Amino acid sequence: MEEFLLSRQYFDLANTLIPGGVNSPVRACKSVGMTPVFIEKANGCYIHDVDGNSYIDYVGSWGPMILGHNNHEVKGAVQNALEHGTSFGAPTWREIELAEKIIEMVPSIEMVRLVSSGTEATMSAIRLARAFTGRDKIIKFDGCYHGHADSFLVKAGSGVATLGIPGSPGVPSGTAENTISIPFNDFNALEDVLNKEGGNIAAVIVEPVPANMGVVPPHEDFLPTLRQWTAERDILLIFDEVITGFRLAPGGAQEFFDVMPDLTCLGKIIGGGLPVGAYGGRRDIMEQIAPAGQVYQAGTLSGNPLATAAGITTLNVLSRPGIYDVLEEKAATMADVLSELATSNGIACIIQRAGSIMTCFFGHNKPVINFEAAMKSDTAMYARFYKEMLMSGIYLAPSQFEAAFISLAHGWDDLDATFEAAEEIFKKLGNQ
Ligand code: KE4
Repeated sequence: MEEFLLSRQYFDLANTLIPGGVNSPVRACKSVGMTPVFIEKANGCYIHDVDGNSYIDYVGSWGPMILGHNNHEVKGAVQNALEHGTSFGAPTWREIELAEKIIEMVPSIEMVRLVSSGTEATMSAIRLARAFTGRDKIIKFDGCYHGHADSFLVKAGSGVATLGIPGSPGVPSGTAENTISIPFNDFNALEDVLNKEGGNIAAVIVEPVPANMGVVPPHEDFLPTLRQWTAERDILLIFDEVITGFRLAPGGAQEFFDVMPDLTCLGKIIGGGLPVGAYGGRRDIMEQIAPAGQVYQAGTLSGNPLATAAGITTLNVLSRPGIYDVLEEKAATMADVLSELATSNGIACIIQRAGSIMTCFFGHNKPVINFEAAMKSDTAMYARFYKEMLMSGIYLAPSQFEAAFISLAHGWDDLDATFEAAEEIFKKLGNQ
Protein backbone atom coordinates (compact mmCIF):
# COMPACT_ATOMS: atom_id res chain seq x y z
CA MET A 1 0.00 0.00 0.00
CA GLU A 2 1.53 3.32 -1.08
CA GLU A 3 1.55 5.98 1.63
CA PHE A 4 -1.64 8.05 1.52
CA LEU A 5 0.38 11.17 0.80
CA LEU A 6 -1.86 12.90 -1.73
CA SER A 7 -5.02 11.87 0.15
CA ARG A 8 -3.62 13.49 3.28
CA GLN A 9 -2.71 16.66 1.40
CA TYR A 10 -6.18 16.82 -0.15
CA PHE A 11 -7.81 16.20 3.22
CA ASP A 12 -5.79 18.95 4.90
CA LEU A 13 -6.85 21.40 2.19
CA ALA A 14 -10.45 20.15 2.19
CA ASN A 15 -10.63 20.77 5.94
CA THR A 16 -9.97 24.48 5.35
CA LEU A 17 -12.83 24.71 2.88
CA ILE A 18 -15.47 22.11 3.84
CA PRO A 19 -16.70 21.27 7.38
CA GLY A 20 -14.70 18.22 8.48
CA GLY A 21 -13.21 18.07 4.98
CA VAL A 22 -16.12 16.01 3.67
CA ASN A 23 -19.58 16.53 2.24
CA SER A 24 -21.08 13.77 4.35
CA PRO A 25 -19.88 12.98 7.91
CA VAL A 26 -19.42 9.20 7.66
CA ARG A 27 -16.81 9.74 4.93
CA ALA A 28 -14.43 11.37 7.41
CA CYS A 29 -13.39 8.01 8.92
CA LYS A 30 -13.27 9.64 12.38
CA SER A 31 -14.64 6.64 14.27
CA VAL A 32 -11.94 4.34 12.87
CA GLY A 33 -9.18 6.81 13.74
CA MET A 34 -8.11 7.46 10.18
CA THR A 35 -8.26 10.14 7.53
CA PRO A 36 -10.13 9.28 4.34
CA VAL A 37 -8.53 8.17 1.10
CA PHE A 38 -9.51 10.38 -1.81
CA ILE A 39 -10.85 8.42 -4.76
CA GLU A 40 -9.64 8.91 -8.31
CA LYS A 41 -11.82 6.38 -10.15
CA ALA A 42 -13.68 3.09 -9.88
CA ASN A 43 -14.49 0.15 -12.12
CA GLY A 44 -16.44 -3.02 -11.42
CA CYS A 45 -15.85 -3.90 -7.77
CA TYR A 46 -12.61 -1.92 -7.61
CA ILE A 47 -12.02 1.59 -6.33
CA HIS A 48 -8.72 3.43 -6.85
CA ASP A 49 -7.36 6.25 -4.68
CA VAL A 50 -5.29 9.26 -5.73
CA ASP A 51 -2.08 7.65 -4.45
CA GLY A 52 -2.40 4.74 -6.86
CA ASN A 53 -3.80 2.23 -4.36
CA SER A 54 -6.57 -0.15 -5.45
CA TYR A 55 -9.21 -1.73 -3.24
CA ILE A 56 -11.98 -4.28 -3.51
CA ASP A 57 -14.95 -2.06 -2.68
CA TYR A 58 -17.64 -3.21 -0.22
CA VAL A 59 -19.10 0.28 0.32
CA GLY A 60 -20.38 0.71 -3.23
CA SER A 61 -21.13 4.39 -2.60
CA TRP A 62 -23.20 3.21 0.44
CA GLY A 63 -25.48 1.01 -1.66
CA PRO A 64 -26.19 2.44 -5.15
CA MET A 65 -23.49 0.49 -6.99
CA ILE A 66 -25.22 -2.92 -6.95
CA LEU A 67 -24.15 -3.48 -10.58
CA GLY A 68 -20.57 -2.44 -9.77
CA HIS A 69 -18.86 0.81 -10.71
CA ASN A 70 -18.86 2.20 -14.24
CA ASN A 71 -21.32 -0.39 -15.52
CA HIS A 72 -21.12 -0.15 -19.31
CA GLU A 73 -24.91 -0.17 -19.81
CA VAL A 74 -25.47 2.57 -17.24
CA LYS A 75 -22.59 4.62 -18.62
CA GLY A 76 -23.95 4.31 -22.15
CA ALA A 77 -27.43 5.39 -21.07
CA VAL A 78 -26.07 8.46 -19.28
CA GLN A 79 -23.85 9.35 -22.24
CA ASN A 80 -26.86 9.12 -24.57
CA ALA A 81 -28.93 11.33 -22.28
CA LEU A 82 -26.06 13.78 -22.01
CA GLU A 83 -26.15 14.33 -25.77
CA HIS A 84 -29.54 16.03 -25.36
CA GLY A 85 -28.84 18.21 -22.34
CA THR A 86 -28.49 17.90 -18.58
CA SER A 87 -31.58 19.49 -17.04
CA PHE A 88 -34.75 21.14 -18.34
CA GLY A 89 -36.98 21.82 -15.32
CA ALA A 90 -39.80 20.41 -17.41
CA PRO A 91 -41.38 16.94 -17.68
CA THR A 92 -39.60 14.32 -19.77
CA TRP A 93 -40.44 10.84 -21.09
CA ARG A 94 -37.77 9.22 -18.90
CA GLU A 95 -39.64 10.26 -15.75
CA ILE A 96 -42.64 8.29 -17.00
CA GLU A 97 -40.41 5.33 -17.85
CA LEU A 98 -38.77 5.30 -14.41
CA ALA A 99 -42.12 5.73 -12.66
CA GLU A 100 -43.56 2.80 -14.65
CA LYS A 101 -40.53 0.65 -13.75
CA ILE A 102 -40.76 1.46 -10.04
CA ILE A 103 -44.51 0.73 -9.99
CA GLU A 104 -43.90 -2.53 -11.90
CA MET A 105 -41.19 -3.69 -9.48
CA VAL A 106 -42.33 -2.47 -6.04
CA PRO A 107 -45.56 -4.30 -5.09
CA SER A 108 -47.24 -1.65 -2.90
CA ILE A 109 -46.50 1.39 -5.09
CA GLU A 110 -49.44 2.59 -7.24
CA MET A 111 -48.16 6.13 -7.75
CA VAL A 112 -44.70 7.65 -7.21
CA ARG A 113 -42.95 11.03 -6.99
CA LEU A 114 -39.26 11.34 -7.88
CA VAL A 115 -36.94 13.50 -5.77
CA SER A 116 -33.14 13.79 -5.57
CA SER A 117 -32.17 12.01 -2.34
CA GLY A 118 -33.35 9.54 0.24
CA THR A 119 -33.74 12.35 2.76
CA GLU A 120 -36.11 14.21 0.45
CA ALA A 121 -38.09 11.00 0.02
CA THR A 122 -38.51 10.32 3.73
CA MET A 123 -39.17 13.91 4.79
CA SER A 124 -41.83 14.20 2.07
CA ALA A 125 -43.45 10.90 3.05
CA ILE A 126 -43.73 12.04 6.67
CA ARG A 127 -45.27 15.38 5.64
CA LEU A 128 -47.74 13.51 3.44
CA ALA A 129 -48.64 11.09 6.24
CA ARG A 130 -49.27 13.97 8.64
CA ALA A 131 -51.48 15.72 6.10
CA PHE A 132 -53.40 12.55 5.18
CA THR A 133 -54.11 11.56 8.80
CA GLY A 134 -54.34 15.02 10.35
CA ARG A 135 -52.03 13.77 13.09
CA ASP A 136 -48.59 15.14 14.08
CA LYS A 137 -46.58 12.42 15.83
CA ILE A 138 -44.42 9.78 14.17
CA ILE A 139 -42.78 6.66 15.51
CA LYS A 140 -39.30 5.60 14.43
CA PHE A 141 -36.95 3.00 15.88
CA ASP A 142 -33.71 3.58 17.80
CA GLY A 143 -30.72 3.22 15.51
CA CYS A 144 -32.69 3.56 12.30
CA TYR A 145 -31.54 6.37 10.04
CA HIS A 146 -33.90 8.03 7.60
CA GLY A 147 -31.73 10.90 6.39
CA HIS A 148 -31.02 14.20 8.06
CA ALA A 149 -34.44 15.92 8.15
CA ASP A 150 -35.25 17.36 11.60
CA SER A 151 -37.92 14.79 12.44
CA PHE A 152 -35.50 11.89 12.11
CA LEU A 153 -32.49 13.04 14.11
CA VAL A 154 -33.75 11.40 17.28
CA LYS A 155 -31.71 8.36 18.40
CA ALA A 156 -30.68 7.96 14.77
CA GLY A 157 -28.21 5.53 13.31
CA SER A 158 -25.52 5.88 10.62
CA GLY A 159 -23.32 8.91 11.10
CA VAL A 160 -25.34 10.16 14.08
CA ALA A 161 -24.53 6.94 15.96
CA THR A 162 -21.02 6.69 14.52
CA LEU A 163 -20.08 10.16 15.71
CA GLY A 164 -21.97 9.83 19.00
CA ILE A 165 -24.02 12.96 18.29
CA PRO A 166 -26.91 12.90 20.83
CA GLY A 167 -29.50 13.77 18.18
CA SER A 168 -28.51 16.97 16.57
CA PRO A 169 -28.26 20.53 17.83
CA GLY A 170 -30.56 22.78 15.81
CA VAL A 171 -33.60 20.51 15.92
CA PRO A 172 -36.34 22.51 17.70
CA SER A 173 -37.70 20.77 20.82
CA GLY A 174 -41.20 20.98 19.34
CA THR A 175 -40.07 18.93 16.36
CA ALA A 176 -38.25 16.33 18.42
CA GLU A 177 -41.32 16.01 20.68
CA ASN A 178 -43.34 14.83 17.69
CA THR A 179 -40.90 12.01 17.08
CA ILE A 180 -41.19 8.97 19.33
CA SER A 181 -38.29 6.55 19.04
CA ILE A 182 -38.55 3.05 20.50
CA PRO A 183 -36.34 -0.06 20.35
CA PHE A 184 -36.50 -2.12 17.15
CA ASN A 185 -37.88 -5.67 17.46
CA ASP A 186 -39.58 -4.68 20.75
CA PHE A 187 -43.23 -5.75 20.59
CA ASN A 188 -44.01 -4.55 24.14
CA ALA A 189 -42.60 -1.06 23.54
CA LEU A 190 -44.55 -0.84 20.31
CA GLU A 191 -47.82 -1.99 21.90
CA ASP A 192 -47.36 0.42 24.83
CA VAL A 193 -46.75 3.48 22.65
CA LEU A 194 -49.59 2.60 20.26
CA ASN A 195 -52.01 2.12 23.14
CA LYS A 196 -50.87 5.39 24.72
CA GLU A 197 -50.44 7.58 21.65
CA GLY A 198 -52.12 5.67 18.82
CA GLY A 199 -54.71 8.36 18.13
CA ASN A 200 -51.96 11.00 17.71
CA ILE A 201 -49.66 8.95 15.47
CA ALA A 202 -49.60 9.82 11.76
CA ALA A 203 -47.12 7.15 10.76
CA VAL A 204 -44.59 4.58 11.79
CA ILE A 205 -41.45 4.78 9.66
CA VAL A 206 -39.08 1.83 9.68
CA GLU A 207 -36.12 0.44 7.80
CA PRO A 208 -37.64 -3.04 7.24
CA VAL A 209 -34.11 -4.36 7.72
CA PRO A 210 -32.19 -1.69 9.63
CA ALA A 211 -28.73 -1.24 8.14
CA ASN A 212 -27.71 1.98 9.89
CA MET A 213 -26.93 0.44 13.25
CA GLY A 214 -25.26 -2.33 11.35
CA VAL A 215 -27.54 -4.93 9.73
CA VAL A 216 -30.20 -6.02 12.25
CA PRO A 217 -32.80 -8.35 10.68
CA PRO A 218 -36.37 -8.08 12.00
CA HIS A 219 -37.84 -10.78 14.26
CA GLU A 220 -39.90 -12.94 11.88
CA ASP A 221 -43.20 -11.61 13.32
CA PHE A 222 -42.15 -7.99 13.72
CA LEU A 223 -43.02 -6.56 10.32
CA PRO A 224 -46.36 -8.43 10.01
CA THR A 225 -47.26 -7.25 13.53
CA LEU A 226 -46.26 -3.70 12.69
CA ARG A 227 -48.49 -3.86 9.62
CA GLN A 228 -51.46 -5.24 11.57
CA TRP A 229 -51.22 -2.91 14.56
CA THR A 230 -50.82 0.24 12.43
CA ALA A 231 -53.69 -0.71 10.12
CA GLU A 232 -55.96 -1.30 13.14
CA ARG A 233 -55.31 2.28 14.27
CA ASP A 234 -55.41 4.02 10.84
CA ILE A 235 -51.69 4.77 11.26
CA LEU A 236 -49.74 4.80 8.01
CA LEU A 237 -46.86 2.35 7.74
CA ILE A 238 -43.87 3.78 5.87
CA PHE A 239 -41.07 1.46 4.74
CA ASP A 240 -37.83 3.34 4.32
CA GLU A 241 -36.34 1.14 1.58
CA VAL A 242 -33.55 3.52 0.62
CA ILE A 243 -31.12 0.66 1.30
CA THR A 244 -33.33 -2.45 1.02
CA GLY A 245 -35.17 -1.27 -2.09
CA PHE A 246 -34.12 -3.30 -5.16
CA ARG A 247 -31.43 -4.80 -2.85
CA LEU A 248 -33.16 -7.69 -1.03
CA ALA A 249 -35.33 -8.56 -4.05
CA PRO A 250 -36.55 -6.78 -7.17
CA GLY A 251 -39.42 -5.47 -5.03
CA GLY A 252 -37.23 -4.83 -2.01
CA ALA A 253 -37.96 -5.90 1.57
CA GLN A 254 -41.72 -5.69 1.06
CA GLU A 255 -41.46 -8.43 -1.58
CA PHE A 256 -38.86 -10.35 0.43
CA PHE A 257 -41.05 -10.43 3.59
CA ASP A 258 -44.44 -10.08 1.82
CA VAL A 259 -45.49 -7.16 4.03
CA MET A 260 -47.08 -4.21 2.24
CA PRO A 261 -46.60 -0.67 3.63
CA ASP A 262 -48.82 2.30 2.78
CA LEU A 263 -45.85 4.37 1.58
CA THR A 264 -42.33 3.41 0.51
CA CYS A 265 -39.22 5.61 0.37
CA LEU A 266 -36.50 4.79 -2.14
CA GLY A 267 -33.02 6.04 -3.02
CA LYS A 268 -29.48 4.84 -3.77
CA ILE A 269 -29.93 1.95 -6.28
CA ILE A 270 -32.86 3.76 -7.95
CA GLY A 271 -30.42 6.32 -9.37
CA GLY A 272 -27.67 3.89 -10.37
CA GLY A 273 -25.13 6.21 -8.74
CA LEU A 274 -26.76 9.48 -9.78
CA PRO A 275 -29.03 11.53 -7.48
CA VAL A 276 -32.51 9.99 -7.43
CA GLY A 277 -34.88 9.40 -4.53
CA ALA A 278 -38.57 8.57 -4.64
CA TYR A 279 -41.60 8.08 -2.44
CA GLY A 280 -44.73 6.27 -3.47
CA GLY A 281 -47.56 4.05 -2.40
CA ARG A 282 -51.33 4.00 -2.23
CA ARG A 283 -52.91 6.17 -4.94
CA ASP A 284 -55.44 7.71 -2.51
CA ILE A 285 -52.55 8.98 -0.39
CA MET A 286 -50.18 10.02 -3.20
CA GLU A 287 -52.93 12.07 -4.91
CA GLN A 288 -52.73 14.47 -1.94
CA ILE A 289 -49.35 15.68 -3.24
CA ALA A 290 -49.30 19.03 -5.11
CA PRO A 291 -50.27 19.92 -7.71
CA ALA A 292 -52.84 17.09 -7.66
CA GLY A 293 -53.48 17.80 -3.99
CA GLN A 294 -52.54 20.33 -1.35
CA VAL A 295 -49.41 18.79 0.19
CA TYR A 296 -46.48 20.74 -1.19
CA GLN A 297 -43.20 19.15 -2.25
CA ALA A 298 -40.93 20.28 -5.07
CA GLY A 299 -37.40 20.00 -6.49
CA THR A 300 -35.45 21.75 -9.24
CA LEU A 301 -33.58 18.61 -10.28
CA SER A 302 -36.27 16.04 -9.51
CA GLY A 303 -36.48 13.53 -12.38
CA ASN A 304 -33.22 14.79 -13.86
CA PRO A 305 -32.61 13.36 -17.36
CA LEU A 306 -29.14 11.92 -16.62
CA ALA A 307 -30.19 10.48 -13.26
CA THR A 308 -33.37 8.89 -14.61
CA ALA A 309 -31.40 7.37 -17.49
CA ALA A 310 -29.00 5.76 -14.99
CA GLY A 311 -31.87 4.62 -12.78
CA ILE A 312 -33.95 3.08 -15.57
CA THR A 313 -30.98 1.15 -16.92
CA THR A 314 -30.02 -0.09 -13.45
CA LEU A 315 -33.53 -1.34 -12.72
CA ASN A 316 -33.76 -2.96 -16.16
CA VAL A 317 -30.56 -4.92 -15.49
CA LEU A 318 -31.85 -5.91 -12.04
CA SER A 319 -35.07 -7.19 -13.64
CA ARG A 320 -33.21 -9.90 -15.56
CA PRO A 321 -33.71 -13.52 -14.40
CA GLY A 322 -31.24 -14.94 -11.89
CA ILE A 323 -29.63 -11.67 -10.80
CA TYR A 324 -30.65 -11.99 -7.13
CA ASP A 325 -29.67 -15.66 -7.01
CA VAL A 326 -26.12 -14.66 -7.95
CA LEU A 327 -26.04 -11.93 -5.29
CA GLU A 328 -27.46 -14.31 -2.68
CA GLU A 329 -24.91 -17.07 -3.40
CA LYS A 330 -21.95 -14.69 -3.14
CA ALA A 331 -23.23 -12.89 -0.04
CA ALA A 332 -24.11 -16.12 1.77
CA THR A 333 -20.68 -17.55 0.99
CA MET A 334 -18.98 -14.38 2.21
CA ALA A 335 -20.89 -14.34 5.50
CA ASP A 336 -20.28 -18.06 6.12
CA VAL A 337 -16.55 -17.98 5.33
CA LEU A 338 -15.83 -14.80 7.29
CA SER A 339 -17.77 -16.16 10.25
CA GLU A 340 -15.77 -19.41 10.15
CA LEU A 341 -12.45 -17.55 9.84
CA ALA A 342 -13.28 -15.28 12.80
CA THR A 343 -14.42 -18.17 15.00
CA SER A 344 -11.40 -20.35 14.19
CA ASN A 345 -9.15 -17.46 15.23
CA GLY A 346 -10.98 -16.79 18.47
CA ILE A 347 -12.47 -13.47 17.42
CA ALA A 348 -15.77 -12.64 19.14
CA CYS A 349 -17.93 -11.37 16.32
CA ILE A 350 -21.27 -12.16 14.76
CA ILE A 351 -22.05 -11.57 11.10
CA GLN A 352 -25.61 -10.52 10.35
CA ARG A 353 -26.87 -10.50 6.78
CA ALA A 354 -29.92 -9.69 4.74
CA GLY A 355 -29.52 -10.48 1.07
CA SER A 356 -26.35 -8.84 -0.21
CA ILE A 357 -25.78 -6.54 2.78
CA MET A 358 -24.05 -7.62 5.97
CA THR A 359 -22.30 -6.38 9.11
CA CYS A 360 -19.60 -8.03 11.23
CA PHE A 361 -20.44 -6.97 14.79
CA PHE A 362 -17.28 -7.28 16.92
CA GLY A 363 -17.52 -8.19 20.61
CA HIS A 364 -20.65 -10.28 20.26
CA ASN A 365 -21.36 -14.00 20.31
CA LYS A 366 -25.16 -13.84 20.08
CA PRO A 367 -27.49 -12.03 17.68
CA VAL A 368 -27.60 -8.24 17.80
CA ILE A 369 -31.33 -7.51 17.90
CA ASN A 370 -31.47 -3.76 18.48
CA PHE A 371 -29.57 -0.47 18.80
CA GLU A 372 -28.79 -0.91 22.51
CA ALA A 373 -27.02 -4.19 21.72
CA ALA A 374 -25.31 -2.77 18.63
CA MET A 375 -23.91 0.10 20.69
CA LYS A 376 -22.15 -2.45 22.92
CA SER A 377 -20.02 -3.59 19.97
CA ASP A 378 -16.24 -3.55 20.26
CA THR A 379 -15.80 -0.51 18.04
CA ALA A 380 -12.06 -0.41 18.78
CA MET A 381 -11.72 -3.91 17.35
CA TYR A 382 -13.80 -2.88 14.34
CA ALA A 383 -11.46 0.11 13.82
CA ARG A 384 -8.43 -2.20 13.86
CA PHE A 385 -10.12 -4.61 11.45
CA TYR A 386 -11.09 -1.73 9.15
CA LYS A 387 -7.55 -0.32 9.02
CA GLU A 388 -5.88 -3.70 8.47
CA MET A 389 -8.35 -4.58 5.71
CA LEU A 390 -7.77 -1.20 4.04
CA MET A 391 -4.01 -1.75 4.14
CA SER A 392 -4.68 -5.16 2.57
CA GLY A 393 -6.67 -3.61 -0.27
CA ILE A 394 -10.18 -4.19 1.05
CA TYR A 395 -12.40 -1.10 1.33
CA LEU A 396 -15.06 -1.40 4.06
CA ALA A 397 -17.44 1.09 5.65
CA PRO A 398 -15.46 3.21 8.16
CA SER A 399 -17.97 2.49 10.92
CA GLN A 400 -19.25 -0.47 12.91
CA PHE A 401 -22.76 0.90 12.40
CA GLU A 402 -22.96 0.48 8.64
CA ALA A 403 -23.16 -2.38 6.16
CA ALA A 404 -20.95 -4.08 3.61
CA PHE A 405 -22.51 -4.24 0.16
CA ILE A 406 -21.90 -7.02 -2.37
CA SER A 407 -22.34 -6.15 -6.04
CA LEU A 408 -22.80 -8.17 -9.20
CA ALA A 409 -19.26 -7.10 -10.11
CA HIS A 410 -17.68 -8.97 -7.18
CA GLY A 411 -16.19 -12.13 -8.67
CA TRP A 412 -15.26 -15.31 -6.80
CA ASP A 413 -11.59 -14.37 -7.10
CA ASP A 414 -12.35 -11.06 -5.40
CA LEU A 415 -14.12 -12.88 -2.58
CA ASP A 416 -11.16 -15.28 -2.25
CA ALA A 417 -8.76 -12.33 -1.99
CA THR A 418 -11.05 -10.86 0.69
CA PHE A 419 -11.05 -14.14 2.65
CA GLU A 420 -7.24 -14.41 2.46
CA ALA A 421 -6.84 -10.87 3.81
CA ALA A 422 -9.44 -11.43 6.53
CA GLU A 423 -7.82 -14.69 7.66
CA GLU A 424 -4.45 -13.01 8.12
CA ILE A 425 -6.04 -10.12 9.99
CA PHE A 426 -8.21 -12.30 12.24
CA LYS A 427 -5.03 -14.27 13.12
CA LYS A 428 -3.27 -10.98 13.94
CA LEU A 429 -6.16 -9.62 16.00
CA GLY A 430 -6.59 -12.95 17.75
CA ASN A 431 -2.96 -12.84 18.92
CA GLN A 432 -3.12 -9.26 20.25
P1 KE4 B 1 -29.64 10.25 1.40
O1 KE4 B 1 -30.33 11.56 1.74
O2 KE4 B 1 -28.26 10.15 2.00
O3 KE4 B 1 -29.68 9.93 -0.11
O4 KE4 B 1 -30.51 9.08 2.04
C1 KE4 B 1 -30.78 9.13 3.43
C2 KE4 B 1 -31.11 7.73 3.93
C3 KE4 B 1 -32.43 7.40 4.16
N1 KE4 B 1 -32.77 6.17 4.58
C4 KE4 B 1 -31.84 5.21 4.78
C5 KE4 B 1 -32.27 3.85 5.24
C6 KE4 B 1 -30.47 5.49 4.56
O5 KE4 B 1 -29.54 4.52 4.78
C7 KE4 B 1 -30.09 6.77 4.11
C8 KE4 B 1 -28.64 7.15 3.88
N2 KE4 B 1 -27.68 6.14 4.20
C9 KE4 B 1 -26.35 6.62 4.55
C10 KE4 B 1 -25.46 5.42 4.90
N3 KE4 B 1 -25.98 4.60 5.91
C11 KE4 B 1 -25.76 7.41 3.44
C12 KE4 B 1 -24.28 7.68 3.60
C13 KE4 B 1 -24.03 9.07 4.06
O6 KE4 B 1 -24.78 9.59 4.93
O7 KE4 B 1 -23.04 9.65 3.55
